[in-house]
Formats: sequence, C-alpha cells, structure tokens
Amino acid sequence: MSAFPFEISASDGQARTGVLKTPRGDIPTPIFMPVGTAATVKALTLDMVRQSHAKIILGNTYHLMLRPSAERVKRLGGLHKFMGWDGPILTDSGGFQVMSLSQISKVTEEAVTFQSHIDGSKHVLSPERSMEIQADLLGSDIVMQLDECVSWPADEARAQNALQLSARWGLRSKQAFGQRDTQALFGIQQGSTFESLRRESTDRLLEIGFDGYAIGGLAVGEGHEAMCDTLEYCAPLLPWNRPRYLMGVGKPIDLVEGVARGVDMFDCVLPTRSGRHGQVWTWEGPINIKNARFAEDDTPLDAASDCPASRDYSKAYLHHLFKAEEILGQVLLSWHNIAFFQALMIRMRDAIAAGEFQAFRTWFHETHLKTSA
Ligand code: PRF
Repeated sequence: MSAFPFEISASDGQARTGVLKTPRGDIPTPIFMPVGTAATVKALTLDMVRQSHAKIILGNTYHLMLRPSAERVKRLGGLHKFMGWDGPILTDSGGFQVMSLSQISKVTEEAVTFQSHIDGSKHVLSPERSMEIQADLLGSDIVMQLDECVSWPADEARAQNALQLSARWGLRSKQAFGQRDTQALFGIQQGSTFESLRRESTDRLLEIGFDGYAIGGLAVGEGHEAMCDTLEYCAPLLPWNRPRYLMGVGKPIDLVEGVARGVDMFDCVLPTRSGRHGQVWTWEGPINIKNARFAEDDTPLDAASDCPASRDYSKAYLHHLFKAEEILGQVLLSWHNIAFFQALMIRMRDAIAAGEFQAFRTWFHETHLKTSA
C-alpha cells in the first residue's frame, strides 16, 4: 500500500485524469510541476506560483546539496519552511544534474563522484546519500531514486549497463528510504529508445515496487518523434494504477502527446527559462516579445486568462520592458508562461473527464502548430 493514494476518475484512450493524494494536498493529474531548482521558481514569488494554479513544485538535490547545503536547509526547518511553500515538493535525485552540469564526474557501482560547478569542490552522491538528502534533510514529499541517464544516441550495450546500474541503485534507494507514511519514493525507468531495454527496466522496477514510476532518459536529444514513438510502448508498460512521471519534459506539444500516451506528471525549466529570454507560450504557439511587430501592439497576451501577467499588461509594454532590459519583463513572462502551462493541463484534465481528449488534441495541433517552427 502506497502512502499516496492515486485515484483515476476518467480515461480516454491511454490518457487519464485523476488525483494523487499527498499529506500536503491533492494533486490533480495530469499535472505540470514548475521547477524550483535552487529553492526558488526563478523570478517568481510563491504567491505568483500559487496563482498560476501550480499544485506541486520541483527541487533539486544537486543544487541544494552544494548551496546552501542540505544540512543547512535541515537546520532551517526543511525545504518547505526554508522557501515558504507548504504544498507538495518533488525532488530529483541528483545524478542527472551531475551529468549535465558538473564538468568532471565519475560513475562507479558505489556512487557518482563529481566536482561542483560552483567552486570545484569534490562530492560523492550514493543512492543512500541521495535518500538522506531528499527524505531526511530537505524533507521532500516525492523522492526520486538515484539513476544513471545516458545521452542520445547511446549504443545498446551502454544503455543496458546504465539501466542495470539504475535498477541496482533503485533497490538501494528503496532499502535506504524504507517504509514511510508521509513521503513517497518513485522509481525511474531507463533504456534509451530500445523497447527490450525499457521492458527489462520496468521488470526490475516492478520487482522492487515503488509508489510511482518515472520515465527517464527521454528528451535527451532524440527529438519529438522518437520520444513519442518510445513513449507509445514504454508508458503502458508501467502499472495503470500508479502515477507516471515523464522527467524533464517539455514543450506544450510534448505535454499533449505525453498525456495522450498515458503520462500523468511533467516538469521542465522551459516556461521559466524561455520567459527570461522573451519567449512567450500561447494557444497559437510560441512568440518572441522582442519582435518589432509587438512594439505598438496594445493587446494583452491572453485577455481570457486569470493570470495578471497574461491579462493586465499589453504586448507593447512587455516588448518595451525587454528592450529596456527591465527585470519586470522577466518576471511577467515567467509568470505568464507558468500560468499558460497550468491552463493547458487544466484543459487537458477537463477534456479527458468529458471524453473529449482526442478532439482537444486535434484542435491543439491545428491552432498551436500554426506558428511553431
Ligand atoms: N533522470 C533523472 N532526472 C532527469 C532525467 C533522468 O533521466 C531527465 C531526462 N529527461 C530529466 N531529469 N533522475
């Protein structure tokens, strides 16, 4: 029995909608989790994050262990109290960020050893240490196992080795995590774009048994089509009655196609990162607010939105803020983008509940891809 009940209330093809119940609040699914890497959803106050309809945010073991250190966060009352967010928090286990951010890293059976990208200091992250940091020091609600993600393309032997190591680290993560009433542990499926490896990885995870299952190792360079082709078989391998989380994904079109293939949870830096660079996500597709065509456009980004950033400021004003390099521009576009991603998830949940997901998907492709490159 998992500590976090997951109730699916409706499905439409592989797409499902439901609720993941946590002691810090219910999470309606499918859900998008804004990324709060360093104990902040960049550029946004928590009031803005809450107003955007986000129900759960993500934190990172890698960043927080380096700065301000997991022990300091613990002394200050844990991650929720430290940053002031009383809703659920999911933390990633660290291995993936080591591979992508640290210049020098080494993976052994025991652990991953790496140099900090901040000051070059040396650190060791084992499955046991990752569990201690996430579950005991940060006090995360959803803890991720330590895994190894291979970049793309990977040859089959390399992908096989990584999934076997991930499975052994999954078992060690589970043993170190133990049984907990108020926190959940998710396993991570690996196996690159090989169907037989995704099956093998799933079998190993199911033998161990987790509260939820993530799909790792995608959105690492394979492209949208190959990711969708892989999801088509790798998502349905996971148990129907437990939450499925596609890690580090993605663009709005990836979210729609992930939901269509049975994914319940997503996270990505895209809405906040692209917002800081002037990129705006809209129902009609992405636009760049710095484009000269917005210089005298006095309409808002989305008059129908309940997000102040989308509704109460003109494109001309936002264009001006970016041209003048005013910090408010980054704040408002990050806020708008996060709210847009939540609005997309709400529409998908409603469409699945109404049995109209396929119609929504068709509509989204037609309107959103008009302007997408
Ligand atoms: N593993 C972990 N975190 C991740 C990934 C993974 O494979 C990805 C891949 N898209 C993003 N974040 N632990």
